[in-house]
Formats: sequence, structure tokens, C-alpha cells
Amino acid sequence: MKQQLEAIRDNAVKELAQAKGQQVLETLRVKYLGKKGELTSILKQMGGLSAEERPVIGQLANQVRSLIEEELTKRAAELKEQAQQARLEQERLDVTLPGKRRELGAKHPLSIVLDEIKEIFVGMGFEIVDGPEVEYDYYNFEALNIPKNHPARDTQDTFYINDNIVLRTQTSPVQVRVMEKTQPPIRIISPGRVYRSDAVDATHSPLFHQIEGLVVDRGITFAHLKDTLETFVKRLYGEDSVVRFRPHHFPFTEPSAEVDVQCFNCHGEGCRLCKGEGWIEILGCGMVHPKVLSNCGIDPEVYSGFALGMGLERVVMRRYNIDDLRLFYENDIRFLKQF
Ligand code: 2U9
Repeated sequence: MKQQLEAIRDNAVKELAQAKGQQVLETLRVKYLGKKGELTSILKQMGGLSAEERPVIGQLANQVRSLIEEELTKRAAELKEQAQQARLEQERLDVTLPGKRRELGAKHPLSIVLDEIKEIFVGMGFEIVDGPEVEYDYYNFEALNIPKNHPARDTQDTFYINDNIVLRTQTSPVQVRVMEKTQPPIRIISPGRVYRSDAVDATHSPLFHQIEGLVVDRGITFAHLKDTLETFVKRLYGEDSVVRFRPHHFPFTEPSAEVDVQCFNCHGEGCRLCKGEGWIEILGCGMVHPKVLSNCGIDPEVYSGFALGMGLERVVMRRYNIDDLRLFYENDIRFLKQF
């Protein structure tokens, strides 16, 4: 029996040393110490021992049990430690590695200034409206009192999809559509892409952006136009800006004017920035032509209105001293980063 116990002890120690995983340990615990385990079955046989042998074997059996229990605990701790090490190894983190830099995007210069312009007009009670870039010849020209023989309608200047459909050359058709659907009061701006058949150079592009504005109501006069535009220019270029109106001609407005702002560089003296003029042209405007109003279903005997139009690129070029319009469209990060 002594030998049996020693054999159990030696086997148990050996098996425990090789055990991999908590599951195996539990199986071994049951195998040696469990109710039907090897040690228990030896103890059950102790009744057949002599009075001298019993305490000796009993003591040995207790020693073996304690030893197996100790080994079990020890091995369990070892396995836990191993598992922990393996996990640490797997989750190893080199805190000295450089981080991944996330490049932050930024607003395009055209958007920066357009957002500013929108905010100025919204502050004066205007709504922002959108419309199609592929437009009927009627909305782009006819309704705006631009006659069939007008040079702007030449295929040299306008992209034609077919005889009736063009890429809009201005955002005015958006306003015609609004007037057709809505009775005054109307106070809107229509920013957006427009297209003209121009060769690309530093100051021309077949695609550019316009912002047009339209106000129609009872009793709108040139005084409203002047005040609105002066307010706009002063908010955009600073309260000390000086504005002048010069007579001009557009088919869709009568009377018409161009608006200049006094050169903020030379204050009217004439310099390189204003090409010696002392003034910089920034937009066109006028009182909506009565024919345009009636084309759009608005009675020119009851209502009057004013309109304005400006090219966004030119405003932005002046703001940031950009001398080549192509930079806006080339997506060169080195250029875009600067704003
Ligand atoms: C309706 C009636 C009239 C819009 C206007 C201008 C004057 C103008 C140019 C500025 C530079 C175009 O971007 S540019 O090439 N535009 O000078 N535009 S009045 O007049 C309208 C618009 C809509 C129904």
C-alpha cells in the first residue's frame, strides 16, 4: 500500500508538472483527490490494515494528499502566470512609436468667402436658393430679355446641350423660376456654378461661380438698391469702404450700374492693385427690367425690384491676393493649406 501511495504521488507530481491549462488541472484533481479518485480508493482500503500499519499509512496518505494539493495550487499559479505573460506579449504596445497624424481638412477659399457673403445677405433678410446648372435656353436668356441675336447667346460663348438646353451662363434663371412660382415680396440670393465657353488662363475659366441677388416688392427703388449694396460692401470690405455707382447696360435691368469700391491699398490714388484706376469693380446691378417682371408673371405696374450679380472668384482673388484663377480648381494641397 505504501508503494501504491508513492506511485500515486510520483505520477501525480509528474502529470501535474506537464499539465497545460486549467481544464487539465481540474481533471487531474478529480483523478487523484476526487470522491472516486485514486487516493480516496486507497484510503477506503485502510480498514484491512493492521493497527501498527494504519497510522503509518494514514500519515503517508495525508502527506501525499497535501503534496498533491500544493502541487495543484502551484501549477495553477504557474499556468495563470504563463497565460498572463502570453497575453502581455500579444498586447505589447510600443509607446515610443510615432502616432498616426490625422490630416484635418479645411474650407476651400471660395467657400470661406461665399459663406461670408451668404451670411451678410441672410443678415439682411435674404433667402438662399438653388437651381439647375443644365438649364433651358428660355430661363437662361429669353425670360431675361436677352434677345436671340445677342452675342452672349452665341455658341462661341455658351455651352449648348441642344437647341433649347444650355449650361447656365449666370444664376439668373434660378431667380426667374422663383418669380414664376412666388408672388412678391421676394428677397433671394442665388449662388452657384456657371459656365462659359472660355479658354483657360489666369483670369478665365469655363466654370466659375456667381452670386446674384434679387429683391421684388411694392415700391422698391434705386435707393433700396444703393443702400443694400453699400451695406453689403461695407460688411465685406470694412465700414470705411467707399463705394461708387457707374452707369452701365444690362438687358435684364434698367437702369443698370456697375459698383466700384475705392482701392483700399491706395485710397483712390491709383496703384498696381487697382491698375492705376483708384477703384476696383466688384459687381453689376440695376432695377429689374419691366419686361423681365412681366415675363415671370409679376405685374410691373404694381411691383418693382432690383438685382445684382458678382463673380465669386474675383472677390476671393482680391481678398487673398491670388493672381491665377486656375489655383482654385487644381486641388493643390500646398495652395489650399494657406487658408
Ligand atoms: C433677374 C433679373 C435680373 C442679375 C445681374 C449683373 C447685374 C452683373 C455680372 C457680374 C460679373 C456677371 O459674374 S459676372 O460675370 N452680373 O453684372 N447681374 S444685374 O440681374 C438679374 C438677375 C435675375 C430675374
